[in-house]
Amino acid sequence: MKNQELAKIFYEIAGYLEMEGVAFKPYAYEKAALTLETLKEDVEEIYKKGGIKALKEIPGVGESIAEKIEEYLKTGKIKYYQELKKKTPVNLQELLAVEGLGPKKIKVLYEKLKIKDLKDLEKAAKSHKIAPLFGFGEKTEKNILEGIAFLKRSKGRFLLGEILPKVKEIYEKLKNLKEVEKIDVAGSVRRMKETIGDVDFLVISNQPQKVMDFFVSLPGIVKIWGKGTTKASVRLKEGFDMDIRVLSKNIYGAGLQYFTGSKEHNIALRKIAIDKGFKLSEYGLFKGAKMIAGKSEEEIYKKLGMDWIPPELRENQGEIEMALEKRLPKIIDYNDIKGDLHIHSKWSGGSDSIEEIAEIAQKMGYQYVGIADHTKFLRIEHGLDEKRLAQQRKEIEKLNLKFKAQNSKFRILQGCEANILPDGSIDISDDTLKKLDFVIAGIHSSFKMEKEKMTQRIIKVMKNPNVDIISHPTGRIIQRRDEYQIDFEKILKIAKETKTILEINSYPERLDLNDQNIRRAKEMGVKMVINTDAHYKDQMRFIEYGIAQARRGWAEKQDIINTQPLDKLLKFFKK
Ligand code: DGT
Ligand code: CA
Ligand code: CA
Repeated sequence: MKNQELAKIFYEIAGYLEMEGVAFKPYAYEKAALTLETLKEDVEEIYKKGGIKALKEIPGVGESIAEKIEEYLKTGKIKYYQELKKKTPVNLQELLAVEGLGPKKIKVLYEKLKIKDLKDLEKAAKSHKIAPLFGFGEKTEKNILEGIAFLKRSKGRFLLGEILPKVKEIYEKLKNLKEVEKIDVAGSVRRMKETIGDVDFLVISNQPQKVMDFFVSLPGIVKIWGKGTTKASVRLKEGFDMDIRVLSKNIYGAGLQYFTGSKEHNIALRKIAIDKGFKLSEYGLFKGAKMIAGKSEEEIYKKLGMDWIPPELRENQGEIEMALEKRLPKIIDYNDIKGDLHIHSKWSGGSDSIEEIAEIAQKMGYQYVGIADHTKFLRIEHGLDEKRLAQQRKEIEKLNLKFKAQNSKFRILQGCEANILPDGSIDISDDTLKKLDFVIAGIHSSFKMEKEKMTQRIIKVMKNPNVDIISHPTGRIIQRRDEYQIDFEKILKIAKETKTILEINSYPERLDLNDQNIRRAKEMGVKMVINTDAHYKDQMRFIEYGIAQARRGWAEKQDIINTQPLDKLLKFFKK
């Protein structure tokens, strides 16, 4: 299928034409590219069946673009494109990725300094050849260097957990601004993706200039990439970028839908719109020239014949088909969790007393909390041995008696996070494990085992009748360490057979199980638990990231054991 190849070429043609300062034409090519990107039918089939006439019936494709499609299908080339490229032979895609560089600047850089790609660009900027150019200056040169550095650094992505607290703070500030009538965070943040490229704010305001002024003067801003009348883009000292757009009220829903993404979801959605004879864009859902929806997301999805889709599901992973059939799963809610079962106290690796942890848990509205300290194999974490676990039990019992006396139903459960040794045994005796309310087991050593051995290691633990939960089951650390070599299908099968529960660890760099694996576990009927693994009581708020991941993995309330009240929760443990 040549649709995507053609779309890419047309996007580039648009860029080249913009370089030349041509009016209107770039827009026409962009529009055609957008259509081709979305088109369900193979453009080659369309041409075979109906010739150039049929091509011209594709929305956004006129006489001249139809001819170019024909030429490409016949010869594999487009002369017009090659001529443009020959005139300015630069790697347009690569250079456009640098924040602050547009086609016009790229043209000057090529003509004056023969800059063709990122490498040339960096070299020129470092030897201060860019600043003296007309229309550039010191600031632009610095911007370019920073833009390149950013592109290099972990491809410029940040952990959701690194970003979200700051985003919420800024969201509140903007929300409190009297000129802001409505505000949302869109993009990957709204979809709660595990890593974030940049943050996208959308606003309704009838004084956009005031909002722009406020936005670019927020504390902690180290760079203003651009500031217009309704759009601005900045970098925070934390290193990530934020965009803001002011939209008018009547198309706000369409903008929110578009800028929430994902791109893949949007492309698939546009196809549905086309099938129904509509056109969907960031400006609304249209039938001919008439806007039929745009004020809210709900009405857009409704007019497309589907249920509204929670942002966490918008990845074009089957959610659109389900929404059309009105069969979307009723995914777990952010306030469904009744307790966190994986918290480290100062008895081992943590920093807070059990009493302090219980206090926070109650403040969070939990009905129970599980203390799961490390066990003895982990000496650096002061892992507990059999004796210390017995002492800890006494402290927990005392606190529980206090709750009872206060007529509170809140309870502390005693667990532990035992170590899965390389041979699949546990570093604590079964007799001791039996005395605990529940047992978590996790791998904290020998990460690099070959697949079959690693799989057997975990399977052996799951078969232990004293082990209820496997913590961070795949061992990945985002941007640092890959998953262990394991046969995950096999692990799911044994988890199901042995009624072992798999953890969704909410730690920002773990999020393990991840969304894909959660979905596989759910489909296999394996139960999961959302835990934080908090080592400081402040980290108990990480639960939000675990829930988000569960939502992205289509998990429902009944798939997650700690959505249940205490009496029901206890039934999921093996004893
Ligand atoms: P990020 O920032 O890389 O974590 O991911 P997003 O999803 O926030 O992406 P971003 O910030 O580039 O754009 C925000 C949304 O705008 C994106 O989710 C969908 C929409 N969007 C952006 N570019 C395109 C595009 O070329 N085609 C379509 N269909 N949608 C786009
Ligand atoms: Ca974004
Ligand atoms: Ca963005």
